[in-house]
Amino acid sequence: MTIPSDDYPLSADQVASYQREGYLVLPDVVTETELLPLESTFQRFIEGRVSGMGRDFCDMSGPYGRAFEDFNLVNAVLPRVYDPGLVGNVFERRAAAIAGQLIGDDIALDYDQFLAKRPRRSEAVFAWHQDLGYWPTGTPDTRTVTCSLALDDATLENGCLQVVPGSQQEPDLRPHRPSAWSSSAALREEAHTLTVELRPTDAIVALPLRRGSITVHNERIVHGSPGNTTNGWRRTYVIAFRSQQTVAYERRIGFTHSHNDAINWETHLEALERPRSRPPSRPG
Ligand SMILES: O=C(O)CCC(=O)C(=O)O
Repeated sequence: MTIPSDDYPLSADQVASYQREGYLVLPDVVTETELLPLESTFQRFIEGRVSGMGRDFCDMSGPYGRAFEDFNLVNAVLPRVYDPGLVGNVFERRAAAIAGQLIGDDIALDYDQFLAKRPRRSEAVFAWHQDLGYWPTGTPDTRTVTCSLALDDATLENGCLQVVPGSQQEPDLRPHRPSAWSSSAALREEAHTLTVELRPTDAIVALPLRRGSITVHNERIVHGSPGNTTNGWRRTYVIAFRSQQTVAYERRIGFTHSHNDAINWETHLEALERPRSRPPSRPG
């Protein structure tokens, strides 16, 4: 039997394209056979069968406290914390190999996330944002690679990821504000989602994807995804890598990407209003 490699070699063109555009689409990263056990774990979370998650199990398109049947965009954050059986799985290993080629080998897995858009939910919108807008300020090294594995073919109609290529090169992060249902920073306690304004010059690119393939995106690229108007689900498994130093900094200040973290979001949002200038790009 041939044991599939954890490696997924990228071409120089792919690396250059990631640096220029801020994203990549990579085909056939996880095989059908490898997907099946991951999918069965995914389903336990997305069907609400994992207890004790608090706000780490929520609707990413609305306020906390919604009844499960009313979730549009089912969100399970940090599944590997709640099910350590996921640690070291094939997607983690292959995504690490990809991230290492894009931002260097000094990386750590920062967080993982399961997302699932229910069928016929036009409200299952992931608001436009830059990932860095969600994260603590004060990390001089922001290098991040986020890989998102399609468990269903993703299409424009079922709400695939959309990006604004090149927006990661803007000198400042765009101002992020709590989404419509929470109109002030204090209400960040009521809903997790932040959003940015699109600009008239933003050229949006949709990233349709086959099951088993992945998108990869940069921490500064403007991205989001529309609702699901089809009769099927759109499910995706997200893993993000940051530099070991940055992950250590986050943990030191008590930031784990859990929605249950006791972070002072008001201070965080005030800091976001102040433009952050670009850090030096990837060393070496
Ligand atoms: O896949 C999506 O719909 C959005 C995911 C996202 O925004 C992210 O992984 O940063």
